[in-house]
Amino acid sequence: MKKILSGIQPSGILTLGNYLGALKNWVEIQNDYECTYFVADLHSITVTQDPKTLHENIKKVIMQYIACGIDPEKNTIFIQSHVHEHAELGWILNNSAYMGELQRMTQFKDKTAKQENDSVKVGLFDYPVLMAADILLYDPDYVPVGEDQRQHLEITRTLGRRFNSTYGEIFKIPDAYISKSGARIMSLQDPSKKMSKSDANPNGFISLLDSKDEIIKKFKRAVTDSENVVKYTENQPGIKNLIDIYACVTDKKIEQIEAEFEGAGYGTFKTAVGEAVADRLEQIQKKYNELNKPENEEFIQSIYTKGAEKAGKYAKPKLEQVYTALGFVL
Ligand code: ATP
Ligand code: LTN
Repeated sequence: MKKILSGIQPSGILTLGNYLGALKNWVEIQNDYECTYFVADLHSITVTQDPKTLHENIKKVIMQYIACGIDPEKNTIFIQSHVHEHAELGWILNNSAYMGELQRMTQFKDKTAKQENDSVKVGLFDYPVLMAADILLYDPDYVPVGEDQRQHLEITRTLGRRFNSTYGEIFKIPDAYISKSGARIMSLQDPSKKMSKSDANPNGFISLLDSKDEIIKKFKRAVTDSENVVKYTENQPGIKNLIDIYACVTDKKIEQIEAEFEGAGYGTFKTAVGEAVADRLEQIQKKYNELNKPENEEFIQSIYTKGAEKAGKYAKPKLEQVYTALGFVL
């Protein structure tokens, strides 16, 4: 069976963007591949986190994975920092990566755009190298992510190939697995920016745990234009984003949606999108609230403990293979 691996940072409660761009696809493919999903806690500290909140968010991400439909019996679920080989391979790969290629990463440029060089963290700069280590450690065939991660997948492939060409065929070179729909959900407040869980303005994103009222309110406030025509065009990025979201949660085609709302104002359309999203999230929230009870704490712990054991069984010999190739004494 082909292998899949992916992760999400516990930098907040997951958003509709994380769900439509990543998790929804993970759920759809879980029967066709051997899948491993982790919580990228080491990546999340590249942006300052409050320790108490981070601690809770790590466990919450695991619960959100399961609530969204990731079956813990079928998939390996673990916490990145529990498998120390990730950080170790990250260090090794730092010696294959070039400053210039990391400086070109758009995520790095976006996240540091408003910062002075003196306060930009080395971890943020190095983020893609650790991500390459996460992936190459397990030889997956595919990495399902949203469109924003395509460049990081490309650098993963470059680093894997570069290492292989110096030290022998050690890593499998994986492909990105990016679905056609939902791969780039935009902020509701600025349709030129992707929806992001660490957005300072909560009106920009829909959290998977927002109430129905909040969801509808946020869609009503969504930034659109003055055309008042529900049409899928680059000239109306706000409406285009809402059509994309509506299409993803209802499985309707774009043309069908344009026809459905022909002559209707934005108010009607926005409410319909809000209701469709809230309906879709209702089941997830129900399952999440069930899991988030004190009596289920042990169950969640057993999932990530078993997951780390299983992941470690692959990661340990892989890292030893790397160390041997480098000439290290084991
Ligand atoms: P942060 O705001 O902390 O940078 P994020 O919300 O952007 O986080 P990540 O943890 O970096 O999310 O991403 C997890 C997964 O969700 C990745 O596969 C990523 O491509 C996908 N993803 C994130 N945001 C979106 C989005 N707006 N549309 C589609 N997919 C997304
Ligand atoms: N950078 C990813 C999170 C992530 C990841 C990975 C995804 C860290 N390591 C390995 C896939 C494979 C993101 O989504 N921002």
